[in-house]
Formats: sequence, C-alpha cells, structure tokens
Amino acid sequence: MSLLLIAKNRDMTPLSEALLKEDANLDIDIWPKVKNKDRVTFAVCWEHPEKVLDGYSNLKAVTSFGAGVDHLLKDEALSKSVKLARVMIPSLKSQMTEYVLSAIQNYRFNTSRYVDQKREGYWSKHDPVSKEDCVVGILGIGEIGSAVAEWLLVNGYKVIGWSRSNKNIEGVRCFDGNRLDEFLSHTNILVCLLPLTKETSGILELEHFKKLKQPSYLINVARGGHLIEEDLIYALDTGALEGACLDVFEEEPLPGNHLFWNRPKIMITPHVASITDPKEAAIQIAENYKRSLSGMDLLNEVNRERGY
Ligand code: NDP
Ligand code: OXD
Repeated sequence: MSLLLIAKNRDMTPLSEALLKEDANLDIDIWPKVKNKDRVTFAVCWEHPEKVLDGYSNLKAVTSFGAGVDHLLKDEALSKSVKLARVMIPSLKSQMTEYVLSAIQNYRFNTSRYVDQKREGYWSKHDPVSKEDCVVGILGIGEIGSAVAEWLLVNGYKVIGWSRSNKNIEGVRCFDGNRLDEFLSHTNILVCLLPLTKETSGILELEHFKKLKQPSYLINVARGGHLIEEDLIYALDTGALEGACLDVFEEEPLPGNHLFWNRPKIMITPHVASITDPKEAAIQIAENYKRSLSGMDLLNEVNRERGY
C-alpha cells in the first residue's frame, strides 16, 4: 500500500518529509515517479494534471492539499467510489483572516493609490473610507468565512454572512440561501469565500454588484470561476464598484496580456491568500490515510452531491 503526492506547481518534498515524521513506515511516491501504480491506495492532489489519476485501480481515497476541492470534482477519471477529502487546518483560517483584513485596510486607506503616487513622485491626500461605510458581507460563512468574520468583528467591523443553511454566529447577522438580495443590499465590502460549485459559479456578476450598498468593494479569495470578469470591468467603469482585490483567477497564472493588470482599481495577488502548511497538513493526511485503509469515514470528507 502506498501514498502518492501529485502537484503540478508545488514541491511536495516537504509534505513527504512531514508525513514520514508522522509515520516512518509510510511508502510515499512523489509524482511523476511512481514505483507501482497498483500499490497506490491514497493520493494527495494539488492542481493535478488531467487524466493523471487514470489507471490507479486500487485507489480508495484522494485528498485535496488545500481547502478547495473543485479540481477533484471536475476530474472525470476519478471513480465515484473513491472517497474525497480536503485539508482544513487552523493556519488556513488564520492566514485568510489576516489577508482579508489587510485587503480591507488597503481599500479604506487608499494604499494602492499611494503606491502609484510614489512611483510618479506625486503628493496628494485622499480621504479614508469610514468604518461605517465598510459593512463586510461574507459569501460563504463556512470554516474559513466564519473565522474571517470573527477576526473582523474583533477589529471593529460590522459583518454579515450568507450561506446555504442558516447560521447562528454571535455578532454576525446571517442570511440563508434564499436571502441573497437582502444580504447584498446591506453589504459594502463583498468577500467571496464560497466553494466553486455549479450553484456558485459566476455568482460575482453585475446584477449582484448593482445590489450592493454604496460605496462598494469586492474581495475574491475563493476561485476565479466565481467572477464574471467582464462584469467586474463594467462595474468598475460605471461606479457600481469602487475597486477590487483579487487573489484567484479563471486562468492561473494570470496571463501577461490580461486586461486586469492595467486596471489601477484592481489589486492582484497570485493565489497566496492562504497557503497550506505541509507540517500541519501532514497530521490530518496521515490520519486520513489510515482511515481510508480501514474503510472509515475521512476527516473533512467531501459531500459529492453538494460539491464541497
Ligand atoms: P466550507 O465548505 O467550510 O464553507 C463553504 C460555505 O459556503 C458554507 O457556509 C456553505 O454553506 C456555503 N455555500 C456553499 N454553497 C452555497 C450555495 N450554493 N449557496 C449559499 N452558500 C453556499 O469552505 P471553506 O470555508 O473551507 O473554504 C471556502 C473556499 O475558499 C474553498 O472552497 C476555496 O475555494 C477557497 N480558498 C481559497 C484560498 C486562497 O488561498 N485563495 C485558501 C483556502 C480556501 P453551508 O454552511 O450552509 O453548507
Ligand atoms: C485552497 C487554496 O483551496 O489554496 O486551499 O486555494
């Protein structure tokens, strides 16, 4: 029995080392070097190449190396009998809370305008956006969204949340799936922390931007597929949105000729809002490997029907 680690753009050696610290007897392969496909029963995947999981007939379970599982669910080579899981560890939440808070503060205090002005040697003051005009609406108030909400509350922001099922989080007014328009009408800063599914794909669209409370700003830290890119440009040009901070994109890396690069109102980071720590993740992955061998439910198992 062996574990296979597959990632296109990430070195999986630190994860392999951390897994061996958890259990020195593990037999681990790092793709593309695979000793014996038939021995592989468990795989860890991050942005794996298409069809790379073809031909692993003894695969019992696959875990994403991150919180999102959209890359696993769209892989048709994965049989429905293979269990799916994701990594959910405290540092994924704490990094995201810091990222979202700093994106909000950058917007409020005009940080990117001052960076542009410095480049041009130009001195001009801009009023900060008041906290009262910064009601933060979190789309997807799950594991990460609720941690972000709590941290923003501690920092004095008013926070509201939207999720499929109703939630009861102290200090956060929550709206269930049927009340999206109401949620949007109370939101200035829209933060997307939804999983990418059939229902949530394209949710960041013009009709929804127009329903936001003014002034409004967008932070997308979930997936590029949530955003209709041309709607963002239109919303920025027509004033429906003041600006946006984007960490994720339909195509990553964002192509060099993409029109987002030349838009001063769009802040861009290269999918770094929250990065899985291999040492912390190894504990959960080693446990899930053992569980998969004995046919138990996995930690943070994915519900294929819901898509997350
Ligand atoms: P969770 O599964 O814990 O939470 C998802 C939330 O979205 C839940 O509240 C869920 O509602 C809600 N939701 C799902 N579908 C719908 C729907 N159709 N309508 C309304 N609400 C819906 O996810 P996480 O918080 O762990 O992560 C969210 C996403 O963040 C990940 O899928 C990933 O794409 C992204 N991410 C990005 C990172 C980055 O570096 N940029 C890092 C980590 C994650 P309910 O509670 O009712 O089920
Ligand atoms: C994740 C991510 O899903 O990094 O964990 O995007």
